[in-house]
Amino acid sequence: MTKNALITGITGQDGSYLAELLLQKGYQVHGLVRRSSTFSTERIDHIYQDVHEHPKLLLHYGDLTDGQALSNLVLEIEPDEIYNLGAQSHVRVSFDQPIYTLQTIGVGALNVLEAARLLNKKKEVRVYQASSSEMYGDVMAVPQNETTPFNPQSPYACAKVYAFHQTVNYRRSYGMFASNGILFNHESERRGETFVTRKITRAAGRIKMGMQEKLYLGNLDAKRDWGYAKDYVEGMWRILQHSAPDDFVLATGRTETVRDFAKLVFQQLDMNYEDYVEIDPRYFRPAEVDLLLGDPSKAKEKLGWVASTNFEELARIMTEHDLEIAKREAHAKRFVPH
Ligand code: NAP
Ligand code: F7E
Repeated sequence: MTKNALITGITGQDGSYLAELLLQKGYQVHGLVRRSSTFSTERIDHIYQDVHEHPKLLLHYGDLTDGQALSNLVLEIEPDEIYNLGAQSHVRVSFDQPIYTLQTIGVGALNVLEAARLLNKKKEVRVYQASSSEMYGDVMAVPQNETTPFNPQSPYACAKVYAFHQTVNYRRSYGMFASNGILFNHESERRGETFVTRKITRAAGRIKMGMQEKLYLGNLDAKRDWGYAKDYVEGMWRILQHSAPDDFVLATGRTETVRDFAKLVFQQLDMNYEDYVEIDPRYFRPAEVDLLLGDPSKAKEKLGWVASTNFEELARIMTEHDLEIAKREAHAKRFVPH
C-alpha cells in the first residue's frame, strides 16, 4: 500500500532532499509551504508535478504557528508519517528574533504533536521531530550521545530543547510513535547561503571568478561535526521505520574548525584563504557553541545508518557546485547588453 507522508519545511534544504527520497520510495508526499509574496519553492521545483495529473507530490499552504489549520490539514490528508522540519533555523538570527523562533520551533512542534494526537484516535501516525546538536550547547561531555545532558546557548537551542521534550512527553503520555533525530550539522549545495559552509563556498567561487574581493566571517575556531544532508535524510526515514519510537544522534564522529573548512575550500580552487578571509565581529554570537562532536553508534547499531560522505568530499561537492554558479554569473555579467 502507498504510504502517505507530510513534510513541514519541505522548501528547505532537508525537506527538499527528504521529499526526493520519499518519492523514490513510492510515497505520496504532502508538503507544507508558507505563503510569501515571492516563490519559495526553488529547491523543489524539479520534482513539482501539476495538480491536474494525479501528482505524487502535493503542496499545501500553511504555517507551523497556525495550529488549527495544521490540525485540519493532518485530519484531511491522514498521513502515515509526519516529518517536522519547519523552523526558523538560523542560530545567529534567533538572538534577534527569539520569540518568533520559539513560536515556529516550540509552539510549531507542539501544534504538530497535537494534530498527530487527534489523528491517532483514528489511525496511527508516526512523527519525526528535527532536533539539533545545538541543544548540547556548552557541552557537558565529548563526544555527545543520546544520554549527554543539554546545555543550550541560544534562543534557537532553547526552543529545540522544548520541542525535544514535548516529543518525548507525547510518546510517554499518549503512547504515540514520536521520535527525535538529534542531527549534527549537515550541509549541501542546497544549504542556505548565510550558513557558514555555503557562505564560504559561494564566496570562494565568486572570488575565483573575480567577482568578489573579500569574505567576512566571524569565529573561525568553532568546531563542528559536518556531514552531507543527503545522507541525513535517509537517517530520518530510518528513524520512523524503526520497530519502536526512540531518539537518535546522527553525526559523522569527526569534528573540524570553520577555519579548516575555509582552508580546504580555497585550496581546492588553488587559493590561500588567508589572502581573502577577514574577521567581522558582527558575525560573532552573544554566546557561542565552541565544540560539537557526535557519537552516532546507536544509529549505526539499531538503524544500520552511517554518514557515508566525509568532510573532504562534502567540501568538494559544494565547492564544485558553487564554482559552476559563479561561472554562470560571471558569464551572464559579461553579456549584459549596454
Ligand atoms: P532550512 O533550510 O532553514 O529550512 C527550514 C524550513 O522551515 C523552510 O522550508 C522554511 O520555509 C520552513 N519554515 C520556517 N518557518 C516556518 C513556519 N513558521 N511555518 C512553516 N514552515 C516554516 O533548514 P534545514 O537545514 O533544512 O533544517 C531542517 C530542520 O532541521 C530545521 O528544523 C532545523 O532547525 C533542523 N536542523 C538542521 C540541521 C542542519 O545542520 N541543517 C541540524 C539539526 C537540526 P521557507 O522556505 O518559506 O523559509
Ligand atoms: O555556524 C561560525 C558560527 O550558522 C557554524 C543550523 O543548521 O547547525 C546550524 O547551526 C559556526 C558557528 O551553523 C560565520 O559562529 C563563523 O560557530 O553555519 P552556522 P550553526 O550555528 O552550527 C545546527 C546543528 C542547527 O541545528 C542549525 O539549524 O560557524 N561562523 N563565521 C559563522 N557562521 C555564520 N552563519 N556566518 C559567519 O560568517
